[in-house]
Amino acid sequence: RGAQQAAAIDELARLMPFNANKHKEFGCDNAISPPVGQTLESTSELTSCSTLSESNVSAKTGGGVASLDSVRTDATDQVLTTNQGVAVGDNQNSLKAGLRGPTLLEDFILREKITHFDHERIPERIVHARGSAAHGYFEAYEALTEFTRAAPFAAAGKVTPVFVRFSTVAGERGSVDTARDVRGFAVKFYTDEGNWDLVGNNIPVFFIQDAMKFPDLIHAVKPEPHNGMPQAASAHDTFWDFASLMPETTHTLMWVMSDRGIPRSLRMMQGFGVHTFRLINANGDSHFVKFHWKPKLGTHSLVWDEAVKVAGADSDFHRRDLWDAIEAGEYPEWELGLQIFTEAQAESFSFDVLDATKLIPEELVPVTPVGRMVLNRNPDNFFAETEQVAFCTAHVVPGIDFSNDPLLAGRIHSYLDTQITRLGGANFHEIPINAPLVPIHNNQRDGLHRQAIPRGRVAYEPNSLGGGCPFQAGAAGFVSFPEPVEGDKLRGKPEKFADHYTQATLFYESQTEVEKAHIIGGFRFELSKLTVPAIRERMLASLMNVSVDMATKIAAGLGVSLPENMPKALAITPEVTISPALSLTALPGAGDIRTRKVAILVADGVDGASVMSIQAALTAEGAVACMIAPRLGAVQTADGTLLLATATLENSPSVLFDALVLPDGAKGVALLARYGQTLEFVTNQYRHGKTILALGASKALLEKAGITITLPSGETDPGILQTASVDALDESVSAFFVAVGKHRHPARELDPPLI
Ligand code: HDE
Repeated sequence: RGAQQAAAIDELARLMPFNANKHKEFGCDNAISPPVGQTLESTSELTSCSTLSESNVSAKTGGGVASLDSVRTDATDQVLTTNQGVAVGDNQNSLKAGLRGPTLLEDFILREKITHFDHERIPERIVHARGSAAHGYFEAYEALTEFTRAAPFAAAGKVTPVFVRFSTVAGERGSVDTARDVRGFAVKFYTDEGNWDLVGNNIPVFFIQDAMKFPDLIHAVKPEPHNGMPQAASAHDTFWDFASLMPETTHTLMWVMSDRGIPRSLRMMQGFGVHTFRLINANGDSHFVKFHWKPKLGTHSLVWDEAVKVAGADSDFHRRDLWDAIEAGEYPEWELGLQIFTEAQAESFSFDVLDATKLIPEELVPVTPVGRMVLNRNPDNFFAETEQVAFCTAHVVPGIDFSNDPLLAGRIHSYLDTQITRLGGANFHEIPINAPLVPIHNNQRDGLHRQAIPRGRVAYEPNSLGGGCPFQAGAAGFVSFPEPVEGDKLRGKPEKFADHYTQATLFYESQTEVEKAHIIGGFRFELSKLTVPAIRERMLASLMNVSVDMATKIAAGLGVSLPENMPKALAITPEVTISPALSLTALPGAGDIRTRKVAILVADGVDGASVMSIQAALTAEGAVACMIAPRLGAVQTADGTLLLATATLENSPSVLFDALVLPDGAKGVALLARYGQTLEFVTNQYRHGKTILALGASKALLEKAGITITLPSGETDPGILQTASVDALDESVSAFFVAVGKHRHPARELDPPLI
């Protein structure tokens, strides 16, 4: 391991910008050559379970949940062993009777290896199968003891480690990230009073009101059972058949057909607890609550044509984006906000707070910020952490309790139940990622894969032989809120549940014109995929109740005439008819360009100085600037200096980038123009509303693509910047940053698209 190796390590570290916390764990220091002449050493000693305060500090400094350290393994400098710890001499050849003879049954090394491999897969989640996760922490702004005794809110500045998994719902584990779908937003708080799972979505309402309908909803949206199609898509007959027969789905359909269904990044979407929960304080007083996560980066989305193309260009688009941001130290952050309200307030609303198809407009109950969540560490192992994590709505801690939402009731059962199949038994809570930080003491025993070794003769309570231990905590433990209940035992729904359209209309009317157009486009696309015209008509009849204008525009795109509207079961006079918070534009973010991906197209003969100065300026602002050329490697600029292209026009199409810089230099531009992908790149950037900066000679590329800087309205497109001379570069670069910070320039959108 000489100087050469040290240089190679430095180079590796440069190419793979691990965040400082993890550098060593990936074995970087030793990855270049295997250790030579190493003697066998015992595996590293298991550290004892760390204390909770250590865990909290560790979470904040990017160490994740400290107790996981005791199970993290690292093969650096270690010899290969069997699962019994026996060193393996030959990992290439099975044991044979003669080199050309039969392989021997005795070969326990081969058999162990193959047997383990044969059993590597576990069932995927029945819904939310595809997900991406990260560690981090929640930090309370102030003590919230007036409302709740829940541990994370006990004191100002209190830190609680979290593990968060984002997911799509319908697609299978290997499906694409950018499908139109709801996104799961599940947070596991490892509190010092046990685990609390807030298992939410990126949309504040749900398709159905009663758990009884969940299997039907999921059977309708999943691939059709006879032919297994389509994957990760709701645009098929069975989903819309169900939806059109269940008007309670309408409000959530509006959200999913909107840009919320195709987020730009998991880091740029909101999260919602959806149901009404209860906060309980130390005196046992209850308040109702709704949970909101607001992303610091603002809420941003893809456009549909882009989402479809991203699926082909990088099916791991969201997973990669989250991973890369955390590795680069750009830790995503959300603010937790609460809508806290009393039972009396709830009674007075025109909707029922137990109905998960309804939200509470922020005009009625404002969202109070109570803390922030930062994700600062990627998992070490996808399977052990992201796949094996088991969220469960029944995981609540003292201070948090349920409401009587009938959808929530079904969930309280379902999540625990499903893990028993998925994770192979009732001891899934012992899997390290699921284990609470506080110790577990109870009389539950045995079962498959038991890890704990409970000591003593007593596994029952009451007992005298164990001194009565473990003993009940009484009021210090979890006590269900003593809500008085009476009524006949019956199947049915409360009256206000029958209103299915008021809030769907509220949502639609609260959108900007661009958002409305996208919703219309979403419905048009999905319904156009149906093969049974009657379903399309029934759906339109239902949408007539949301907005006749919207239904008319959707119908026009489908080439059908407007049906009669579906009869409404109940008409409500709402408290608010417009709620600006429901538009994605309500959370624009800071408007900076941090973590935005910018493509700089280059080819031999481009002007090097301007391109390099823009790359440096972008990097200084925290953007990810990537040089893309017809082929990888060195690009010779007009003045002879070399640039390094790290991606090609072929392997990195336009949809993977938020903005585009086109270079100056007539020769280079002419070369780029010879590649069809260049034109496709420019056209797609334009079509998807992204910012383009064209330096000097590259004006020709815009012209070739038929792009003008005049908007359909006659105004100048703020997202197309051109610089005639290098003298004006600084000014253009500042204008470019402002334009990229706006994320998109939808004013140039036309339906049908111009390009
Ligand atoms: Fe889920 N849901 N769900 N769900 N859900 C699951 O649990 C279920 C609902 C949500 O990253 C499953 O561990 C029922 C609403 C997320 O691991 C399962 C009902 C909301 C995740 C299940 C609902 C969600 C799940 C499948 C209606 C938003 C992924 C695997 C009564 C508030 C968690 C698993 C992760 C996963 C059942 C409705 C969110 C089968 C029965 C409403 C984010 O238990």
